[in-house]
Amino acid sequence: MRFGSHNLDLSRPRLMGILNTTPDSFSDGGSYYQNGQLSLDLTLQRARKMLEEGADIIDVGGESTRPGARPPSEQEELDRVIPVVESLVKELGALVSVDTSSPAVMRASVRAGAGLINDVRALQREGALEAVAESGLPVCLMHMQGQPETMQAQPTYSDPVVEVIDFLKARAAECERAGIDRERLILDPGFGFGKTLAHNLALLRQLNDLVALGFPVLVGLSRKSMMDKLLGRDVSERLPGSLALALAAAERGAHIIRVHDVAATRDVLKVWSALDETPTGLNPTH
Ligand code: 7PJ
Repeated sequence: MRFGSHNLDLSRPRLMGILNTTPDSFSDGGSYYQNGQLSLDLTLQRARKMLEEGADIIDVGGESTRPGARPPSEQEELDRVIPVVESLVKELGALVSVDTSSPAVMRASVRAGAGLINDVRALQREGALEAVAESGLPVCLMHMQGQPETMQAQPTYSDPVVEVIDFLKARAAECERAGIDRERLILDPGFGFGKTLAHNLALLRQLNDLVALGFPVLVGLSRKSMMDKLLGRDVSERLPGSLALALAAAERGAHIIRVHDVAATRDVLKVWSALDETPTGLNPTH
């Protein structure tokens, strides 16, 4: 699949490394701040490390969408995200995705050299479809029930798998009508966005149903609160659980896995994918 000037073969699962430029994201929020200011050096260091560890895409976010979070102003988001995108592209030559719902941030990101737009609101904001249509870039459409401020209050579905798939199909059709080709679309069930543990597990269990639509599928499960419910673990202790979820998603055909812990996830996927490969250069007696 083409991502601006980058090409990515999605026949094996790819890793998207998370880089939050927010002061308040639930996991790495505020990590790259010095004296209350976002440090470009610290964000670059973190991105460089993720690329060395095997990240294929760096996802830059300037809005915390954790449950209960308040959206930043457009200017705040631009100020956080655009300098980071510019330097990741210029200095590291990275394939950069921008996690935003704002058409202004989308346009500025495209000018700064981003290769993918990642929208947790599936281009439902006024002007977002047009911004992506003009960009020529691929876009990830994610399902969310409700809004971050209130989405975990009481998520309800008659069938989460059917509803999520129907929503994503409808958004894909809307994109096509707006001039965004099918070949540019990536779909994401939106784990944790207006979903109970049971909803999240059903969506992961039946991820094949989403994969069967024929679009590349992206999943974000890393360190999410479903692990708290399953294990009673704090965010800093969710690596083993995250790896299990990443593997389950890969098994069911996910194409892009969005993670905080790139090196560990890479190892899991490498070992797992060895099962499908004919070993070459290995001593057959070993
Ligand atoms: C996701 C995301 C996700 C996509 C976040 C977090 C919250 N974008 N942005 N999918 N999650 N496409 O990392 O826990 O699941 S922010």
